[in-house]
Amino acid sequence: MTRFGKHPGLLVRQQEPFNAGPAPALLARDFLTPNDLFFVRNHGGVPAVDPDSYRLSIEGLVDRPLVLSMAELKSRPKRTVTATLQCAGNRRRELMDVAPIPNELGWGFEAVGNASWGGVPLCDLLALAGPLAEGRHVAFAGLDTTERHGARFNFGGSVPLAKAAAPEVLLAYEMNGEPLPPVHGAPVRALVPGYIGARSVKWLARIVVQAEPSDNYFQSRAYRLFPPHSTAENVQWEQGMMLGEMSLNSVILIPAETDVMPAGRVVVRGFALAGPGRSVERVDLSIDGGGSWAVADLARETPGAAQTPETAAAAGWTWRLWESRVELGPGLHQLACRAWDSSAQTQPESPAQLWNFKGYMNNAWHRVRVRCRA
Ligand SMILES: Nc1nc2c(c(=O)[nH]1)N[C@H]1C(S)=C(S)[C@@H](COP(=O)(O)O)O[C@H]1N2
Ligand SMILES: [Mo]
Repeated sequence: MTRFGKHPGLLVRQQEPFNAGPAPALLARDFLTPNDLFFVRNHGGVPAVDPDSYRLSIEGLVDRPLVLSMAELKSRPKRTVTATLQCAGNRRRELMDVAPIPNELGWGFEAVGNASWGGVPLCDLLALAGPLAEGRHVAFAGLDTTERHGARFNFGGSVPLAKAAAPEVLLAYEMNGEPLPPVHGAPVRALVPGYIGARSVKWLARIVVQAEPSDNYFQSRAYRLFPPHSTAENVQWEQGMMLGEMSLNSVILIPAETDVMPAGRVVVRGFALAGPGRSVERVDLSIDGGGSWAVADLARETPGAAQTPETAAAAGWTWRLWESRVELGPGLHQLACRAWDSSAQTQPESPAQLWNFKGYMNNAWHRVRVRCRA
């Protein structure tokens, strides 16, 4: 057992604060990522929150500010949403191979997981509070603290009110049918399907309806996409694009880089993720580094995952697993995958086109080199 009840097969990127994710072959096993395998991205310590004294406030530009206890939250109608959570820094390692990215975690592609989340739809509580006409954004603040540039503050961020009021956004207190584990934000976290993981604020304490996006460091500086000439030394923070919606991505989970296997039939498996309002329509796999492509098989939506037909159709926020059986001869091979979405977009070829000094949003073709024995 590693810390926080996590599986020993987790790759620990940092002990303090704790940051870890599953080895690729473990991630490939299930449509719903088991809680003990689910990646953890923490910017500070895990706060101990007493569920009995816990209160959640909804305030700011609202008619009727609310303060809710855990019992009050749980007494409201519950909704279950299957959604993939992915860190904007997932696949940063490949960007680091293009040029250095100092002071950031070198995630492979394990900062992602898919779970079924249970909780209260935020839209129900917003309807009770009554946002005022000037309200345009909904800011979330957590109970954990972190330090940047000499100041200590709570983790936070915001999403546009239109997204916050969409039915899939939850105040989640269950994860895969179990009580939300402490390391994932107990007693309650925001769950914003289709958005970068940073907006799904854990240990959620305050929800503020406001005219502008959150001025929290993690919205106003970090989690912005900067042009390639920006660096830590010359950055103009307001030049960065605030990240929100996830982009189209796909990854080969097995085999893994540098795997050695017998020549012959090889099963290649991975996931693809579209982003909100779009769906994964096709995944292509290449066994010659992208020279030629064949179409992979997309897995059916897994039965039993609670999903209404409308949300399944809009399943931009739930990953699709895919599989392809290929014949590989003896020697070295470079596999590559790329997904296509319902707006006929595909992924960029190279991480060099995407490099940014914070290392976010890498969705280049994913490449894996393997060797087959004769
Ligand atoms: N309060 C709080 N919420 C947070 C974070 C954090 O450090 N503190 N990290 C965010 C980031 S960057 C990501 S990717 C997700 C990760 O969620 P997980 O640890 O449950 O996988 O939580 C988000 N919510
Ligand atoms: Mo993240």
